[in-house]
Parts: sequence; structure tokens; C-alpha cells
Amino acid sequence: MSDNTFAEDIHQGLSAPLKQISSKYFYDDIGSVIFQDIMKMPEYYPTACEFEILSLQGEKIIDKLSFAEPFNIVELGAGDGIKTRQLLKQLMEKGIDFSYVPVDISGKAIDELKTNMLSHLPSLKIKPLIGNYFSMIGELSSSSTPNLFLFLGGNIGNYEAEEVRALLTGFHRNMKAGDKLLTGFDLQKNPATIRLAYDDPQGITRDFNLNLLNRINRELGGNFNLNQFEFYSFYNPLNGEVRSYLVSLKAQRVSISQSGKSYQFSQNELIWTELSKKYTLKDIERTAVENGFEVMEHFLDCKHYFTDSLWIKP
Ligand code: AVI
Repeated sequence: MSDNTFAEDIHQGLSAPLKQISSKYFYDDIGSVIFQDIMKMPEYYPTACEFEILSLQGEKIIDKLSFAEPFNIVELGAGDGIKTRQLLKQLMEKGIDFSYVPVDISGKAIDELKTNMLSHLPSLKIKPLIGNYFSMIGELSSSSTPNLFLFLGGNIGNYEAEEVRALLTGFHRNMKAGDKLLTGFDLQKNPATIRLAYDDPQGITRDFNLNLLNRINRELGGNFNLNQFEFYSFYNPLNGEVRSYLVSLKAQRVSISQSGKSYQFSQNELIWTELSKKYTLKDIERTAVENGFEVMEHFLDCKHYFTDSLWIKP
């Protein structure tokens, strides 16, 4: 992503009536390390739940695919691949013939993932692709090899309803009939459990959010004083949305030297940073059908906190 896109998005976001910074900007080098820490927190349950699903139900998932081998397992936004590795390991132990195709826009992320995967699974057939999800899905679907696309981690929860529609129609348009999509959804549950996952007592999620301001300071020459902003997140069990914010603790003006622009904050003014939507199984089924998919099965963890939902493009 060019500096210009970042600078333009920040300018637009800070000029809006409800100021906002997109959650996609969490993941610079520092933010990615903080996110690793979040995934290790006991309060942040989704990682352990999805790890359990892929470790214990890998065989069930693969049986359900009923692909004539060999097939591709295509991971969209692979991250560190630890959870996916559980699934791949089981397939390799069963002697199933497949290729693992991680797709990411970042060549660096792909290189690290490849090295890491091969250090654990040296005989894995890995064919990484660098680029945009839709064009890579389209490219893979032009061959007759069946594909299982993975969109794990509950990332779909970070998209607004219209963005979910755009994403899933893009996946659908580029997939071929019979291809499958396995998507991770965080499920609605006791509101207190969800609230704690996004407002941890150690303040790791707070630092994750404040890093956005630090990133603007570092990359765009901003002069945000991090002591003058606090983190606030709120789960609304009536609509399943966690929304996270930074709060300006006083009236203040912040400047960005790279663009020469400045932004006025009133006391207690919010910057919206993230949506983390929690779904019901009914929501997931409606979302699948509205976007042209059929649900094959939901694979839930033992606490029923999270599901990897398997869909087919009919
Ligand atoms: C990446 N994504 C699914 C995480 C989530 O749960 O929304 C990011 C995150 N934000 C705060 N904690 C974790």
C-alpha cells in the first residue's frame, strides 16, 4: 500500500463527521506484533476456538468436501498459518494429495509463511500467490483443479454489511461451481465474554488501537499525544457488534506535517477504529444464501463460541 493511500484515507477519516481510522491500518510491523499478543491472551477466545476446530475436526471437514483428488487449499490472508497447519498436518498424515496455496498482497508475509510452514511440514506442496484475492481466485478457478478457499480467523467480522456483500460476491463471481469456501465467524455468546475479549485488563487491545496514532506520527509526521487519547470499546448484544474507538481526552488540535493538514478534536470526541461483528448461525445462513452460496455444514468448537462454516458454490 502506498503512503499516499494511507495519507489520503487518514485525511478523509479525520475530516468525517464521525472521525474514523480503518482497522486495516492496525497491521503495521508493530501492530502485527501486538495482534500476536492479543491472540495469546486468555480473554481473546477466537484463536483457541478455531485452533480446536481445525485440530479436532480436520478430517470431518475434508470428508465433507468430497473432492476428487488432487485439490488446492487456498488460504486468503494466511497470517502466521499456525491454525491452518493443524488442518494440513492431518491431511498429510492421511496421505491426501493436495497443494496449499496461501494468497497475500504482501510478498514478505508470504515468504515468512512459506519458510515457517516448510520447517514444520517439509513435504508440503506449497504454491504461494502474491496479489489481490479476487484476481487470484479467478486465476485458480480457470483450471479444473477443485479448490477449497479458506477465509479464517473471523476476519469477516471486521467488514460492514455492504463490504461483506462486496467481498462475498467477489469470491462467488471468481469461484467455479463446486468450489468450497470455509469461513470463520465469531458467534454471539454471553455479552460479558465478548466485552472482555475486546477490553482486556492488561490493556493490550488498548495499545493495539493507540498504535494507529503512533503509526500516523511515525509515517505521516503526525503529532498525536498518545496520553491525550483513551481507548473505549462497546459490545451491543442486540446487534452483535463490538465497536471500538479512541476518545480525545481534551479539546486539542493535531497536525500532520506530511500533508500540512490539521484536525480539531473536541473533548470526548471519538475516532471509530473497528467493527468486530458477532454472528448467529441464522445470520450466517442468510449471508450465504444472499450471496449465492449453499451452507454445507457449520463446524463449531466445544463451547460453541466460534464456527468455521463450509459453503459450496452450486
Ligand atoms: C482480525 N480480527 C478478526 C480481530 C477481531 O477480533 O476483530 C482483530 C482484533 N481487534 C481487537 N482484537 C482483535
